Formats: sequence, structure tokens, C-alpha cells
Amino acid sequence: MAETIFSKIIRKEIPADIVFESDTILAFRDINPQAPVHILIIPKQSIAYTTEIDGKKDAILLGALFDAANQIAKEQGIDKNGFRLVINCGDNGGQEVPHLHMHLLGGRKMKWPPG
Ligand code: DGP
Repeated sequence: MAETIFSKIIRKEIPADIVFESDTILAFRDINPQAPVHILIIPKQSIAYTTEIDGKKDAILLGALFDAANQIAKEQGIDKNGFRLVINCGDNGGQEVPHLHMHLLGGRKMKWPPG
């Protein structure tokens, strides 16, 4: 299992502002928020990846990420006006942490194209 800063957050070895937790998923506020609501949703099982996500092998876990995103968006009050889900992949995608994570951003009008 690839060791990252997120592994320490999952093991509660370093603090994080956790907003959702299940057997398989953890979600916490991003340390460097880019919107009024900016939450990272991650599988507790480390999925190390750069540019390829195995949709078939990890189908149940990936589905759980989206289910968690929907639930958290409701809890955070951003479901009505909309929000953005982002997975950065590899260097060009701007990925910093090699553990699969979905960004949930909301609370303001998003711009397009992204930077
Ligand atoms: P990405 O660039 O897609 O790999 O996103 C990684 C995000 O992780 C980035 O927005 C900042 C966030 N992050 C990095 N280290 C920590 C940390 O120790 N705690 C929290 N809460 N977020 C972190």
C-alpha cells in the first residue's frame, strides 16, 4: 500500500477536519481550500495511481466515492446551487498526492476552463 500524507490522516496520526467517514471512505476539508466548501473524498484503501483508474476492478469503491460526494454536498448545503467534482490525474492534471482522491468544491460560482 502506497504511503502518503493521506495514509496518516486515515490512521488519525495527523489531524484533519473530517466531515464524513464510513468503513471504506473518509472525507475531510482540504488544507488549502479553493472554494468556501472544499472537501477531499478518499477511499481508505490506498489506490495509488497517476493517470489510470481501473473502473472495473474498483467499481464498488468508485461508486461509494460518488455516493459520499452526493451525501456530503447535501450536508454542506451546496447540492441545490451545484458543485464541482474533480480528480486530478498525473503531472498535467496537477496531482500532488498519489492516493486516489476526489475534490468536492462548492459555495461559489465556478469558472471554466479551469486553470
Ligand atoms: P491533488 O493536487 O489533486 O493531488 O490534491 C491534493 C490536495 O491535498 C491539495 O488540494 C492539498 C491537500 N492536502 C495536502 N496535504 C494535506 C494535509 O495534510 N491535510 C489536508 N487536509 N489536505 C492536504
